[in-house]
Amino acid sequence: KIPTEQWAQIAEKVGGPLQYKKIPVPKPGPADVLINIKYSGVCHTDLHALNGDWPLDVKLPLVGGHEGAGIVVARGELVTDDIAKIGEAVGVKWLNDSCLSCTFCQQADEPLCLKAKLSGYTVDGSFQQFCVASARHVSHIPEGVPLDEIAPVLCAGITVYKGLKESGARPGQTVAIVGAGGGLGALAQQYAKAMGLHTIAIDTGDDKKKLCEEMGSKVFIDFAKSSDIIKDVKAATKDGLGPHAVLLVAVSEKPFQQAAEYVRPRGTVVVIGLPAKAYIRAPVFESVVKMIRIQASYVGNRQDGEEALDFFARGLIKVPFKTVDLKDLPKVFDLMHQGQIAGRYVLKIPD
Ligand code: 8ID
Ligand code: ZN
Repeated sequence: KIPTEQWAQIAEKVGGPLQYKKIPVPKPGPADVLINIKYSGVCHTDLHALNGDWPLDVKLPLVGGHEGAGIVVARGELVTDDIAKIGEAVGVKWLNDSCLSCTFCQQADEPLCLKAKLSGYTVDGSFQQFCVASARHVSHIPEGVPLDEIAPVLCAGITVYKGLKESGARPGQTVAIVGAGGGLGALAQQYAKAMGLHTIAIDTGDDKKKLCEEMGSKVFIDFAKSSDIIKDVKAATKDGLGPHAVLLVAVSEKPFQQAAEYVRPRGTVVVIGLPAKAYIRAPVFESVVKMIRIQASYVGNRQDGEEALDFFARGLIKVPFKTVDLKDLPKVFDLMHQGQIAGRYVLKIPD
């Protein structure tokens, strides 16, 4: 029943081009499952991977993708767990596998595992019909949840949910979302709202402004139109002291060098976006006398994943997405490169 060949988007070298072609169906290792991918979100990380933006080598040739929702069709001989049974809906995340026995894994910091395997980066990901992932790392997709809409939750959702928790922001407080019109940003507003937070959305253009209003932000600041972003962000809070937390999910360096100046005293700047060759910058004097915190956040552990999916299953999260076919991935990357995607694109993987 499982074919020997399948359709995939594959890059032979860094920078591409992508080739849409048939490749062999992979075999799951002893502790893995084989997943028939139905839908996959396209994260900006996939474009960073293709472009070789980061100081970490990608596997080549590479099948990208790490927001894959599908059905388990085969299991390795060591998979005896109740999770990831044949026929079950599961999600392939960025964290494809980790050792589960190092000091980080033992403390549920699986993303920090030095042996972690990364979907669509160090191992082939979800831009193919059949994908391999560790049975212990796939997310369990609750019954009745649509596989297209849940796909973006598997990276964007989990990551911003974790980032909001790391920020320490409490219900009733305010968080600024920088890059609010993109995939992570849109979901960050939804999770923040569900957690009882006010949001200030920062991005550019009318499409993204409209999206952010739909996502529940009462304030939208257009970074391309603002002549003083620091003043404008502070002014968007009731007492003018700035937001309690800032979630940086943009793909340009500038906001990573501004956030420390508008975050509230005792507030937290959460670094999530990964623009190429970028540095974070903060003025020492103001940082000290405001006692601010700069906290980086990297995807989430398995429990964060289950919780992020549960928020969705409870009807608290609306995912703004458009669907195109797997073969159209290059068009999605073009739009992404131009900064023209409001929300997320989800690929329909052929049956
Ligand atoms: O675990 C992690 N830390 C993690 C997980 C997943 C993704 C990190 N990421 C990283 C991605 O690799 C990428 O660098 O988060 C970043 C955002 O991913 P995305 O949401 O998938 O990207 P997008 O949909 O292209 O959205 C980016 C938005 O940033 C805006 C753009 O207009 C776009 O809407 N933006 C830019 I570029 N410059 C901005 C600025 N100065 C800005 N928004 C506000 N101010
Ligand atoms: Zn991602």
